[in-house]
Amino acid sequence: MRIVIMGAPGSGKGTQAALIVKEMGLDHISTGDLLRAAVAEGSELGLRAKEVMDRGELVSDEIVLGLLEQRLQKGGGAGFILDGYPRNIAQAEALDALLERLGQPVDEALQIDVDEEQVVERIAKRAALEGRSDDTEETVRNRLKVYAEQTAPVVDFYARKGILSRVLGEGSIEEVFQRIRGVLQIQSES
Ligand code: B4P
Repeated sequence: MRIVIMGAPGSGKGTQAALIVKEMGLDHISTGDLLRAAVAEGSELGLRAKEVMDRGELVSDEIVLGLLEQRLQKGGGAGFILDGYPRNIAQAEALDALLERLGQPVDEALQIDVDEEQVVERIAKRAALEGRSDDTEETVRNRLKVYAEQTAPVVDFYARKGILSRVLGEGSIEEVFQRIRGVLQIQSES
């Protein structure tokens, strides 16, 4: 199965993607993790990406698509869950074209909905625990603005394709996961 998981920063998409992967044996591909790995390597690409991420903006489509294409080629046969990609309509169209070329179209797009104030609260907690440099309150507010302007339209893109499911991301991590399980089982039985 090939799944795209979407939601605002702090909606729990990375958290839920990890649980889905454990249950379904999929490959977890997070563009945020790919970018953070490039930053940690200290490559020129990583340094350019860090500057953009620390402002809460989106890294260029060309850089992210290049990283994604390399990563997809390493994947196994059971399918994958894409976490954090696509983040704008251009990325959604590029992904469609890439997966069509690979003969591996997306089967399911999952949108996790969470209220904005809860998201800010969750990220403040993560900032205290992990100290990620893009988790400051100012950057998070900008990430949310970028999300509303550029990423929210991607939800309609998948709705038009008829493969979108929306899940409420509020409550405990386990409660959200149970909702997602329900959605994925209903889809796989129909
Ligand atoms: P990401 O790594 O995708 O960061 P994120 O949006 O914050 O999501 P993440 O998966 O980390 O957090 P989650 O919601 O699971 O992106 C970071 C940056 O990289 C972007 O701003 C951008 O600059 C760049 N980037 C990434 N992809 C890109 C692309 N395609 N194109 C261009 N640029 C790109 O969890 C957040 C916190 O909430 C966690 O601490 C978690 O423990 C907690 N949480 C989760 N579920 C909860 C629940 N139910 N209750 C309470 N807390 C919960």
